[in-house]
Parts: sequence; structure tokens; C-alpha cells
Amino acid sequence: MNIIVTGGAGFIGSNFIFYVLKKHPKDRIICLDCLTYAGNLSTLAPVMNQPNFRFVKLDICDRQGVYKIFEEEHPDVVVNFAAESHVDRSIENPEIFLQTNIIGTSVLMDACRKYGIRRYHQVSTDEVYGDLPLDRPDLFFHEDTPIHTSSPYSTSKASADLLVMAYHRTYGLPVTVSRCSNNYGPYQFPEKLIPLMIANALADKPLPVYGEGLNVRDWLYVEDHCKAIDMILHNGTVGEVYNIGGHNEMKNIDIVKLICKYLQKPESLIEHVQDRKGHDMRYAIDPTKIHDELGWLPETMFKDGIRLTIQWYLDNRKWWENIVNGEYQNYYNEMYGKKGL
Ligand code: NAD
Ligand code: TDX
Repeated sequence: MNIIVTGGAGFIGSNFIFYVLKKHPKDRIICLDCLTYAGNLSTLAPVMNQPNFRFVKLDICDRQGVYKIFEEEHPDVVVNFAAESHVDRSIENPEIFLQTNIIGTSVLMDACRKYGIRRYHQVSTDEVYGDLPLDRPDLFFHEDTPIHTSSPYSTSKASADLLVMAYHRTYGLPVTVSRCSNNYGPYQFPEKLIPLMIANALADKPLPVYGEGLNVRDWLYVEDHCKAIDMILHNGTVGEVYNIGGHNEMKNIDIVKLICKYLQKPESLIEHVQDRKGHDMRYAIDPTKIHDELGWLPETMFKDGIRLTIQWYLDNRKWWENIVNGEYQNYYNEMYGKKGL
């Protein structure tokens, strides 16, 4: 198969490329990524010279550029990871989220319509369902839970999902959508909770917990997410949405304390800062459908995954220290300065 993977220089996309090239060595991957602040070409160094891998620096909103790649590569499948992905940034500056996450998705699907495709897969998120109250642990997001978004980020992702389903119904585009919970693992950009806390703890810097830290997220090891998408591509039903989740709900504060424990750092580094605006309380996925239909189950327990992740950040300091010492420093000072850190 010829697979276009967009956003492959980011966290989940790069892990997906490694997963597919190992599992299906006969597949060819063409990675399209415009290398925003979140894209890191060095991440792809291990596969860059493989004959069945091609990297193209391209914005998915660039219609002519995308069409040209389709003419050259005749892809069988497109997996769209490319997105602006950080909720806090979407609160500061929504526009680029609308541009990449919505317009970019439509450009890719227009190319699929124009040149033909076996499958267009949209990588979406559990955030499209909004949030659940903390006092109703019996409630979960199902695939038919109404979309009810909170942030500009989740709204842009939900808009894209609706557009994907519209292209299926209106033009018969063979699509699938997956909505996954919070991922963690190697190569996650250090603006996100887990790598941010690891990097700060290692530098003995304050650990900024939003509000009381009681918000709950369902954490999934990134490789389990990649495996689920691969299964959907091979055996999923066209036109369907699949929820992906780890049944591993944790409070933010407990995650941060666990990181302190593993790194043998004092919990006194924790600082409660101003809460995120519109902060979702709890995400919880019911993954019954993907389990029953495709046999997917998460394989990495959180206690193992978090140890692997912390060890990866210890072993790959150069990768993230290059990031946190660069332009990211300005973002950090501005974002966390506003929150009172
Ligand atoms: P990320 O921010 O680490 O990576 C995004 C990648 O997309 C970067 O390499 C960036 O350069 C690229 N990109 C951004 N705009 C682009 C554009 N206009 N054209 C081409 N490339 C562009 O994101 P991530 O955490 O790997 O998330 C990947 C996808 O998975 C996103 O669609 C996100 O919404 C979704 N998702 C993420 C999580 C999570 O926990 N991280 C959970 C569920 C779903
Ligand atoms: O410094 C912080 N302090 C803090 O308390 C940061 C960065 C986060 N938090 C809290 C906010 C959230 O409740 O931790 C939780 C996790 O935050 P993020 O890592 O920013 O993730 P989240 O907002 O849950 O969204 C993530 O999961 C769903 C991804 O970034 C999205 O791309 C994905 O769709």
C-alpha cells in the first residue's frame, strides 16, 4: 500500500510511521508535514533513508502542492494526523486551528475525491464529546454521544469530523474516523502535561498544575493508539467512527505526583496556577466497539508505559532539550507568566 501520513513529524504521526514500517515493511509511506513548532524532522531520522519512505515538507492547506503529491504518488490510503493540537494555544489564537484542522482536512479530502482513494482516515479526539462530570463515574463517551465541544481546538476537530462524514454521505468518500483519549509516550512535544512535568522536574523547576489538578484524563500509550488505527485501516468499516481509549482514568495531580516519585523529586515543586479557561473536567472513552468489531485492546499498562516514557525522556535529553532551550522558552514564559507562575 502507498500511504500518505500527514503530520508525521509530530508525536503520534511519527510513532505511527515507525509502527507501520515495522509491521508492514512492504508498505510505502509518504509523510507530508509543514514542520510547525511541533514538527521535528530529527524524529524521523531513523527512517529518512529507507527506500519505502519519503518526506515532503508541505502544508496540507496548500491545494496545488497536495494535488501534485497525489499525481506523483497515487496513494491508496491517507491518514490525517496533521493538526494544531494544543488546547492552551487554541485559547490564545484560534485562527490557525480553524485553518489547519478544518480547511486542511477539506483540501486532503478534495484530493482524495479528485484522484480516487481506497481509504481516508481522520485522526480525531475524545475532546469532540466535551466533558463529563466528576460525580458520574458511570458515564462514558460512546460513538453516538452528541458532539459538544469546549475549546477552539476541540471545536475545530469536531468541525473536521462533521466534514469527513459529510464527504462520505455526499460524495461517497470511503472514510473512517477514530476518536482517541490522551496519548503519552516517546517524542511528545514538551508543552503537553506528561513531558512538561518530566522536563521541569528534571530541571528542579516548578510543576504548574492548573487549578486543583482534579481534572481526569484517560491515558493511552501511543503505540496502542497506532495499533488501533492500523486495525481500522485494515478491517474497519467505511463510514464508521471508532472510539479508542485505555480505561485508564487518572487525575492530573496524581500523574504529577507519580512523576515526582519516579524521578525522586519533592512534591513541593508542585505549584497550583490559574486554571485553563473552559477546562474540561473528565474524559472517559467506552472502547467496546473497536474491541468487539476489530479485537483491539490496549496492551501497555499505565504503570509500564509511564516508566518507559520517563526512561525515554531520560535517554533522549538532546531531543527535548533542543526544543525547550529554543523558541519554546518564549512560549513557556508568556503562557505560564499569564497563569501566575
Ligand atoms: P503534534 O502537535 O505533536 O503534531 C502535529 C504535527 O502536524 C506536527 O508535526 C506539525 O508540524 C504538523 N502540522 C501542523 N499543521 C500542519 C499543516 N498545516 N500542514 C502539514 N503539517 C502540519 O500532535 P499529536 O499530539 O501528534 O496529534 C496528532 C493528531 O492526533 C492530531 O490530529 C490530534 O488532534 C490527534 N489526537 C492527539 C491526541 C494526543 O493526546 N496528543 C489524542 C487524540 C487525538
Ligand atoms: O502545564 C500544564 N498543567 C496542567 O495542569 C498542562 C500543559 C496541562 N495541565 C492539565 C490540563 C489537562 O487537564 O493537564 C491535562 C492534560 O493537558 P494536555 O497535556 O494539554 O492535554 P489535553 O488538554 O487533555 O489534550 C490532549 O488530549 C487530547 C491533547 O493535547 C489533544 O491534542 C488531544 O486531542
